[in-house]
Amino acid sequence: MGSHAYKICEYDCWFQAWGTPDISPSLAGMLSNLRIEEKGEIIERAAAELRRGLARGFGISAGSKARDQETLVGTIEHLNTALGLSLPSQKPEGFVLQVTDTRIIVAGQDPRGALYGVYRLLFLLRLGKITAGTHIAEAPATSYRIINHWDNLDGTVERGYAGKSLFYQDNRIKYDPRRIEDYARLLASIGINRISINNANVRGAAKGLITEAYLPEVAKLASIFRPFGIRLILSINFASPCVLGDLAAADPLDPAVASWWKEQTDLIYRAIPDLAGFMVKADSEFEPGPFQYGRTHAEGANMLAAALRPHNGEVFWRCFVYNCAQDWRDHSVDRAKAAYDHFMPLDGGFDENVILQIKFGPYDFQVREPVSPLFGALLKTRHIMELQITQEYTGHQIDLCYLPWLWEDIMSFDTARGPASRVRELMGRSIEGLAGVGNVGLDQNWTGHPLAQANLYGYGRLAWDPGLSSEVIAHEWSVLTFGDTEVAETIKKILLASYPIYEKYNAPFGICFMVNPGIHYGPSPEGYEFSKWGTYHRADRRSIGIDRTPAGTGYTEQYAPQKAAVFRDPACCPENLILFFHRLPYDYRMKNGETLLQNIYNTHFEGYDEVKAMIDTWMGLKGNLDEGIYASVLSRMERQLENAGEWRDVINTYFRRKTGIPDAKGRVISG
Ligand code: GCW
Repeated sequence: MGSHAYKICEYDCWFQAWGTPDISPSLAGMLSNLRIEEKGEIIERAAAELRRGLARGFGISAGSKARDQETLVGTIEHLNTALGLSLPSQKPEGFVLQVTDTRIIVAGQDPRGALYGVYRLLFLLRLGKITAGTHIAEAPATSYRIINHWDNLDGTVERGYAGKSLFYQDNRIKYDPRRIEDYARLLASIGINRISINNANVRGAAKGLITEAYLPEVAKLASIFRPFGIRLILSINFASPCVLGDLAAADPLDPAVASWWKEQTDLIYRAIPDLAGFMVKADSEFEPGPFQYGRTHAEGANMLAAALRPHNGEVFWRCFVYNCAQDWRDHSVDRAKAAYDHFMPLDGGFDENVILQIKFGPYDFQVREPVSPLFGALLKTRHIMELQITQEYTGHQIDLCYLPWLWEDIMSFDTARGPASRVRELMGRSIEGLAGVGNVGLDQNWTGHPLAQANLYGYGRLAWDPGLSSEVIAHEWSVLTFGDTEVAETIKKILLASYPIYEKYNAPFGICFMVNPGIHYGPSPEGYEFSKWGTYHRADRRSIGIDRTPAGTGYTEQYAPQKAAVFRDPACCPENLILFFHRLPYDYRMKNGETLLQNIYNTHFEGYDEVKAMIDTWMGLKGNLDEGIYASVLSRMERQLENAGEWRDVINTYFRRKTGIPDAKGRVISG
């Protein structure tokens, strides 16, 4: 471990001015002689990125003087033909990275592969993993590595915690092109290849984004992302034919509706010929959809798919469909069952260019909920998994919450449907990729909380390689950002501890939704209890939770039999999810021998204490870390402590009052 060697610039994220400590003279020699002969927007961008990365990162200025040492960048095909090499062909977007005594070769299967290879070379140089003899062949496990922006045209960002939108202001497309290019670089460097630029809730001016009023500006935006291998997606409003056109209804089976979409789609593709497609939130939380016309979601999606097909466009159809006007008195409806109930019967009914986008869990990005039973079950319908990088339920980028910790757990989930049925094994097979709701905005450091950059980095890395552990990701990110220092090591440890800490002071054991309604920050145990949103825990003085076994709502039966059996039995059910699946008395004995209630008390006391300890660890970094980052993280951690204290006291008091049972360890619970 060296010492802090350079001034960190928060804006640069994982691209810092690293200096050259780990680069041998011979590597430096090869790197200062770049040979890139191929033409094309992306390959030339790859060359520019390598030059830029070497100059800014390592102070190596790459000339092109012919010497006996060199770095070659190109596509495999080009390098093989032009230079007589025999590089083996790779999967799409893949690359080969080879280092001999005199030559570094970065060869992409396609131009995008070369671009990804260049970024990998830069990062591996920083991580000290490039030596003579390095031979790496890599390709992304999945084809769809998407960021979703929930940005509104007025400049606000739904569930955004890092400032205003990068793209819009006052109902206009307005941005700093340099900043968008910097953003595209960050995304491409972690393998992102598609980005949706407007909120899934397509309201107000955003409905017009697909019209001539906005398309020329959208096209300009697309042209900034294009050289980085990133294609745009537009969120559309299903009722557009009525809102923008003059049709009375948007019935997907009405030929007039289909032809309206065809014409509009043709118009859109004249402006953006490589648009990746449309994202659609239909019949969900007040958005219009096919149900209004008595049609199925397959009928709705396929109608749009037909309009997109001639342009190689795709429909990203979200499965977040549930009754958001439920009667809390009605115990027969279970929101957790909704996505499976709606979409499983339609398996096989979607056209080839429809991709279902399924939230990782049956509810809504909760701190802890099971993996959606649709994964592993859908066999005849293309689909991807949706994650939330923005911290809606995980602390608003005030509280530190390192999300790859959770995502690793999701990837490890075994759907128990056939061999190799873990989510990470399905990635690139039945699950064709990830869509992540982005966490950046106009804040100078992109993510509000400086350490939340790790979540964006980790998301991309995991979409590329679902087998990566959260620890490896934390290591890479910390070293790339803070250098190979003790500071980076400490920050890595803080990150890795952060999710379990957050979970401890949040809603207990998978019960979900004890947040303040609407804003979703801070505790409110009954905030959603008597509302229409369908997320209840029904705590009384004896028990808490929803029985989701066959004796209750039967949600467990949406899983493969082996999995259902595990979830059905409280003794086998993972304890961090036990209250998602079961209604249990407070004196239920948990595996540690203590009661459920006592475990709730314990975890909430511990969560708060662990935030305190985390702050002490952070304060130990003072003087060894950029003062600005140090101070901004510390001030957020202080707010986090306040939040954790609020959670501890509200949750513990709530259960203390319900049950009348004090803490067995005699700690003070207020009220
Ligand atoms: O979690 C909920 C959010 C909404 C969001 C919705 C969705 C875009 O609270 O803000 O709307 O999910 O995923 O569509």
